[in-house]
Parts: sequence; structure tokens; C-alpha cells
Amino acid sequence: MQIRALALAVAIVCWATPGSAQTPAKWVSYNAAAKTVTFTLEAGAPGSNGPFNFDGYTNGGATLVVPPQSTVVINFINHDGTPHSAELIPDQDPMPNAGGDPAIPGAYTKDVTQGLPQGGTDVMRFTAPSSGSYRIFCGVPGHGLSGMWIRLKVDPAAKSANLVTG
Ligand SMILES: [Cu+2]
Repeated sequence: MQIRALALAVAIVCWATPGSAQTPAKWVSYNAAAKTVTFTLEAGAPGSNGPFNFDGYTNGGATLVVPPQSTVVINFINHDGTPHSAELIPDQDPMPNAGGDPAIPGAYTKDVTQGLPQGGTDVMRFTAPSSGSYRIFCGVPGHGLSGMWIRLKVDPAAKSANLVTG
């Protein structure tokens, strides 16, 4: 009986660890010399509340803050069985149902409305303007509206890149 209780406790700890161990530093890095932001964007990141998330965040719950005029490289991967994509759109309501033209040239994955299959990857690469607020949303119809989006902010005062949560 004691062993069974211990096994259960270990199982609970192991189950809880992947989510709580994910820190924002895992997702973003900044090369000051090259003025380049590198961001990992995982659609359907495991260990979080449902698969319709980016890096475990939904409904604007995380903001990628980048310096003005920086080069932004976003490495996208879809972990989920449902196809997903990513596109930069203006930070305004109403949010579109599906992907269209990106807010900044180059700021979208391939197959924006169709989505990339499980394991699919693509790289978004664009230059940040001097300032502005945007959303990174999934362009597959209905996904953004169901909460599959986070924020990107070009902060004129930013000297580095950060993922701000909460
Ligand atoms: Cu999606």
C-alpha cells in the first residue's frame, strides 16, 4: 500500500514537471551584435492546457517583445495532430477567422490557412518596424478565434528580446 502511494506521488510529480519547467528563456534568444531575435514557436506545445496553443500560451497570454528594426527569426513547429500555422496580424478586434495577408512582409508560415501537419516546420523571417503591436495567430479557420494566438510587441526602448507572460 505504501509503495503504491509512493508510485502515485512520483507519477504526479513527473506529470507536473514538464509544464512548470518551461520558462520563457527556453523560447527566445537575442544576438545583440547581429540584432537578431530567434524565437521558437511551438504549436500544440505538450504539457499545457489543450493543443490549440503556442508555446503553451493562448489568448494573448504571452508577448514576444523585440527591439526596433531587429531581424526576427521564428522557428515554427507543429506538435499537434491537427494542422496549425502562424501569421503576424495587427493587434485589433475583430480577429479574422482565418489567415490572409501578414501585417509585415514575410511574417507567415507556408500553408497559412491549410496548416502544417504534425511535425511540420517552417521559418518566418522579417524585419521589425520602429514600433507596433501585433498578434501571432494560427491562420487555420477558427483557430485564432478559439484562442490560438499570442502577442508580438516592437518596443522602441527594448535592448533585448523577451517573452513576457501573464
Ligand atoms: Cu491552429
